[in-house]
Amino acid sequence: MPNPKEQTGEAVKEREKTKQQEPRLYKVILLNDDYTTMEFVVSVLETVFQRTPAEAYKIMMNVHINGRGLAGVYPWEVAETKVETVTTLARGAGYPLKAVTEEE
Ligand code: TYC
Repeated sequence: MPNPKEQTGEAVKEREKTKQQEPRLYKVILLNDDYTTMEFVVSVLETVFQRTPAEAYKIMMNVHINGRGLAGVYPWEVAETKVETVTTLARGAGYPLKAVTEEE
């Protein structure tokens, strides 16, 4: 038997009663550039970030004016996948559109 405590009857702590932590969240930020069309950015926001047409237009204009803007907030793996999807779609369409993640 690998664990001697199991033989002596000494108490074995099954699990620490630590408070369950919420998963960390990450922002996906879209960056402005001079070449990606407004229509393409709106379509990415609708299809990748499940934004309504009105939300997508508002976010796109915010990025266009301020240089960057929040597309969505997700757990790490989801955020990273969104960035990959944006990059793949943009490069496939010939646009330099960039998305980055930031810890909340
Ligand atoms: N600045 C671009 C244009 O004038 C539009 C644009 C908006 C590009 C948001 C990227 O993340 C972006 N065509």
